[in-house]
Amino acid sequence: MKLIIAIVQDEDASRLVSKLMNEGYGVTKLATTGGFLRAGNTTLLVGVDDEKFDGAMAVIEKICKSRKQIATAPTSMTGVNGVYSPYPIEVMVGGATVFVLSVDQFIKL
Ligand code: 2BA
Repeated sequence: MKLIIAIVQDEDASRLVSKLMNEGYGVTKLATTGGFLRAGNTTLLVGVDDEKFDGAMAVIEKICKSRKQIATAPTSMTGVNGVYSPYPIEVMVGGATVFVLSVDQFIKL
């Protein structure tokens, strides 16, 4: 068994959860915050039997889109007075950041 930890954009989360549930996967949805943008994102925990792993990954890949976002982080120190001045940068976020862990035990009590 594998545990998929998928960090996705909020815009994709609802559709992704629905699609995974409809296809018979168990899903836990967590509200999370990206360390760089300091903006909300969504982390899904999906425990899957090995034979269903590829199917789950295919759903994630299909639904999660890459998007450009404008961020004002990080800040820089500028000027003679050392004033902190945020400046806009463009970053490409997602589709999905996925960690895959092998599960030793899956227990429901
Ligand atoms: P954030 O940390 O808010 O990062 C959002 C996007 O900002 C990233 O998209 C990346 O394009 C950019 N970015 C991140 N750190 C950067 C840096 N030091 N300099 C320049 N640009 C930077 P993604 O790579 O698609 O990541 C989306 C979200 O996935 C991240 O949100 C974070 O919540 C999570 N994530 C990504 N890599 C991770 C990792 N190695 N461990 C844990 N979470 C991770």
